Amino acid sequence: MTMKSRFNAPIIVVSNRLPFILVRKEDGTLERKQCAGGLVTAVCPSVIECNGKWIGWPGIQLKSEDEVIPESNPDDKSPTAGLLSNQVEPVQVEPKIFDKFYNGCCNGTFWPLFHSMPDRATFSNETYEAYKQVNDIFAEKILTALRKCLAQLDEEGRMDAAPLIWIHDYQLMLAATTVRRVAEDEGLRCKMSFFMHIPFPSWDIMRIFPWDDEILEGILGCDLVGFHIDDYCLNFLDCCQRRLGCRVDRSRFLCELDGRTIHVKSLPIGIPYSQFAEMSRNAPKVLKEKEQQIILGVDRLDYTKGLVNRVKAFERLLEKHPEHIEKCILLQVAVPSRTDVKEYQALKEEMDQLIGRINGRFSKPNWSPIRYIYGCISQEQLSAFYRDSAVAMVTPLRDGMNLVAKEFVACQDLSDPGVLILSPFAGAGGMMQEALIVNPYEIEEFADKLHRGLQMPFDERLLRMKHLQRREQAMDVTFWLNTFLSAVGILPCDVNYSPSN
Ligand code: ADQ
Repeated sequence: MTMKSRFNAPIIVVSNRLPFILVRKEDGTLERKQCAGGLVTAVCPSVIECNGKWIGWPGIQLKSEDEVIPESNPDDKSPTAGLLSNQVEPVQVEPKIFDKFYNGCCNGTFWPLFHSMPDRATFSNETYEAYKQVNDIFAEKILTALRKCLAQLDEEGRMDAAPLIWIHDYQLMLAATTVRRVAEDEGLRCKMSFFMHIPFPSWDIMRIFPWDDEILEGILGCDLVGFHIDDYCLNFLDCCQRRLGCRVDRSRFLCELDGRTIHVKSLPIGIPYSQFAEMSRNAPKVLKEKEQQIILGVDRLDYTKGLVNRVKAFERLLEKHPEHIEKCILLQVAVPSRTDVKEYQALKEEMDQLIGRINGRFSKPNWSPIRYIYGCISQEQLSAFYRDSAVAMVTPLRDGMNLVAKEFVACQDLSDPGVLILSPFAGAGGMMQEALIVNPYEIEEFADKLHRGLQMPFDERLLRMKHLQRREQAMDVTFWLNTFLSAVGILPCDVNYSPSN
């Protein structure tokens, strides 16, 4: 007997990583470890509700393909707790191939290229071959999961229900090609969709990739293709027209390939807004400073996030406006990321040296300008940092959307709201217009905006923050999920879109 679900078919979510990782305990058994972000929080309940599946890499090499995935611990309160082991399909790849796929092609080629930094990208036949191989392994898993879902639906007499395959992100741009071919050959009914979490570059950048046609065709294997903002959709349509000769309709965001019409849609992702708002209301004060204003930065340590420019702008602020010395600090939290990749190791070195130099230059016996946390912190602590900061700097050089900007907004207490400084090169920059927008490459202007942010009168801060909060609350991650699922026809269109609370 299946539970009544809002969904008219199961959803098969496919992402590079599963929504939790597996760790092997000393006694050799496996245990789940949570790594839930906003996406997992939003999507997991839907997969559970529709009795769907989640396919991805579990972060560990299993003893065999059949090794049993453990159920969650009884005390697990995370969003993945209700995800049963038969709703999870772990993908296994030989470590050497996975390294070429992940560190080589995904992080070494597509990440910089899609963030319009082609000079940082490396191109190699070998790593692209690994990329194709891994995408094929994922495609096989998708097909197995699809066959299981269809057998279950047929048993329930739901012959008209077509499962939704929902592929996420740049690691899996080719998987849809194989799935579509086999599904058509075998007459497996399904809908296919794709969501890209990072930017899609212009044709001038995309054409640098030697096998750009295969990537475009791979994505077009889906029926609905989602990006965060219109600009990325238009870049994608442009590439399809110019490289593949597709007919495209830019006003209705449609693309035709081999007689099929593919819908391209901008679907700006949101955050679990009420969760962050509540967390920040309850989180204890973690920073002792009373008379000092905190300028906050929170990022993965990634060259796209613009950390170096940001620290330089802060240094310039102290030079130009020495009245801020001993009156403010920069609190930069950086999560270690892709530490196996050379570019990321070099960035860590650069940051360590830069921060050391600035602290050496400006520190007083009881004050240092920069406090630098290199590590992960809990969401509760993060929400207190957001709440207690006077200014947040979200200034990537390029970013698909950027969730930190949204989390900062959700955590503001309107009795003393902070100021958001935002880069126009983040997807969020085009929508959160009430922020102070700054070009992170212009260090001088950046320092001036920081000065302005630190001095902004209460009324202006309040007005800006009220608008920002209203939008982010309405367009939270549940809204994003519901919009996506109804666009692809898996949720009825009359579904209530009101954000979760
Ligand atoms: P990311 O590049 O990972 O995501 P982002 O959107 O900024 O970037 O999200 C980072 C997340 O990590 C936030 O939820 C933040 O709270 C968390 N985080 C950051 N620093 C942390 C720390 N030190 N400790 C704990 N948590 C920390 C990709 C794209 C983005 C896009 C998202 C979602 O690159 O552009 O917004 O996917 O689609």
